[in-house]
Amino acid sequence: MIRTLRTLAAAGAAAALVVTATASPAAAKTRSFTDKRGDATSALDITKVKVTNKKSAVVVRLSVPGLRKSKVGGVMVGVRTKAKGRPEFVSMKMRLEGAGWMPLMLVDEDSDELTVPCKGDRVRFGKRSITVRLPQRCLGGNTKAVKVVAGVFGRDDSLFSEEEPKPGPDAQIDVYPSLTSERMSPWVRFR
Ligand SMILES: [Ca+2]
Repeated sequence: MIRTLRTLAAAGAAAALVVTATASPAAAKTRSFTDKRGDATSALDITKVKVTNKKSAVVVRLSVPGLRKSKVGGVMVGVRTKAKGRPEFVSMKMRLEGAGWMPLMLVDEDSDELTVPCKGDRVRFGKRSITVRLPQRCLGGNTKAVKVVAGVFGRDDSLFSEEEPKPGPDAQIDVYPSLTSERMSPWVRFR
């Protein structure tokens, strides 16, 4: 996963995106997964990941009980769908030191384009949570199960230049389900 993060960070390209409000249907398949507490500095330590795979969007809510937005350098959510070829998309919101928060980037891992346009995607910072919303139409018009990977990382540039970061109470990055492997969550059914 750290490799994916580095690729995205190095690319540094972004498009301004328009956020639109969309009504969401009541029916949705939702699953919650727990992440280890204490495997990252508390300001960005994910303890729970709730995935809702509904008709309009995939919504991923990261519980970060000690969240401090001022310490956060970026938020990343990867989604793989059960469609043919198991396409994978990565959504990322990053802070560039000196320039502030960049617009959300959505990357289609199977596309030659670095970022794909997506209207209606967004990242919201709550008091103790971060919510990422990805419209299904941005995920190849998905109507299948999804699995996710989610990460929050700090503002320390060394994250992208030093050797592999290790999980622990001082780690400036937390990734569910695993920082050190390419694993993803279990499948979450559509609707
Ligand atoms: Ca954690």
